[in-house]
Amino acid sequence: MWAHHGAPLVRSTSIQEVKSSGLATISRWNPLKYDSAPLRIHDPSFVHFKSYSHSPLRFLFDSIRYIKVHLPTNCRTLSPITSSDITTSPHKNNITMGGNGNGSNGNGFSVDSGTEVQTDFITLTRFLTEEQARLHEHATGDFTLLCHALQLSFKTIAYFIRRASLRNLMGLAGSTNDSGDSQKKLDVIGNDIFINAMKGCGKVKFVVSEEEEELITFPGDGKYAVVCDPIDGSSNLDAGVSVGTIFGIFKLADGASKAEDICLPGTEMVASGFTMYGASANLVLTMKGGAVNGFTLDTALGEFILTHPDMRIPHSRSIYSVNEGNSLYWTEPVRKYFDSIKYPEGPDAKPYSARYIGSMVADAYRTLCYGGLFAYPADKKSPKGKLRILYECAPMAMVMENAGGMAITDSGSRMLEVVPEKIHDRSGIYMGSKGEIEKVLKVFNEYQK
Ligand code: FBP
Repeated sequence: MWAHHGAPLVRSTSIQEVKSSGLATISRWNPLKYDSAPLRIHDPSFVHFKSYSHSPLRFLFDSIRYIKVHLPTNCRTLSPITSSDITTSPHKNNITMGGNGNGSNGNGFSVDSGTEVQTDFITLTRFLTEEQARLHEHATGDFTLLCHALQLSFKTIAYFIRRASLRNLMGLAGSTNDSGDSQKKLDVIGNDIFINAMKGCGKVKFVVSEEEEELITFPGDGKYAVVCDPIDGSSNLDAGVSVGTIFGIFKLADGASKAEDICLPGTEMVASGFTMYGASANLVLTMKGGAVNGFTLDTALGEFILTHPDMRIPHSRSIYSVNEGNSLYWTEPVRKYFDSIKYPEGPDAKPYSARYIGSMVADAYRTLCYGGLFAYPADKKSPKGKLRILYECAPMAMVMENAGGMAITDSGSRMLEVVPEKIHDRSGIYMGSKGEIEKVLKVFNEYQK
């Protein structure tokens, strides 16, 4: 159903421009049945919204040219919605929207919207408490407490990264990690902050960190193991490029006591995500089988605010992200795939755009927001790939899958089902929009015939 001020609403016509940004309300939205039926917006310049209650149905929009309401066939309304049911009002709230218009801004407004004082916003703390009550009424609270400790580590790391040049925290620490990488000062600081926060919450038994060769074991009867890359992309730190913390959380089986007990497939994770320290600190969090939610750190309040509820990755987008500097070492199927998107055949075929920051968190966040594909193939130089399964590939794969995307290995198998041979095991990875990963699989399958 399409709508434009004054235009009759019929099920499928296009509409004219309305406003640059604002809040739209459909007042007589009263589906008699299936009221949780999602209203989906398909065009990139639209936001995605769901009917949370009978009426009115509100959603925010930003630089939208059209309002298009697409009612699922199995949804009935009292009567056709007319344009007079839709009111729009300018909203001065600084909405953060992905390029493709998904990641609507729900109740998680930022607090300072000009003259309007937001008094009802969703902080990460409130979100975790509500999720625990909603999903796990018999929960002990251990998981929520662990997440609070994670939140503290992200805020603290964000603080030191923001001040790194001011506090001489740039440059090398003079030490190396298990894979021989020269550690940055902030690699060491970030690692210490993360490990101390996990120890401090008393709910964690084991930590696997990229910066620690061995498994870290804490005293006590913590029920969780946390895997992490405290400062992913640290080679970019001194250039002020966005870096991040990647994490995954496992609930331990009884008797788990050694590193092998943490060599589990990503399907065993209860939650995962990452925090990107860039223009602002953006946390992306997902729970097993759940939605992907985005939070932005309001440094004035020191709170992560829900700004991107229910993030969905677009089904396809002609953007690819890979270090082409390695193409000399690529295997034939990999070369064939990237040639197919760089030199597409056919009259209207257009080559894909290339985007590569060289910081997995930043490349992943852009891919989640805009769509496309991020890949780090295994190659003749790194036959097992570069990125680590436990604390880089698997956590990202869970985020991509829960946002409607996919993540696979070089052999085309599901990344989340890969069982690492050891805690720092590596794999090639292709992740992002479902439509794009299916194209990779098509090329790989041709080679496997
Ligand atoms: P670390 O910085 O945590 O070791 O991460 C590895 C990483 O920097 C990823 O963030 C990034 O995607 C990749 O390596 C970049 O590798 P390259 O410089 O070979 O393209």
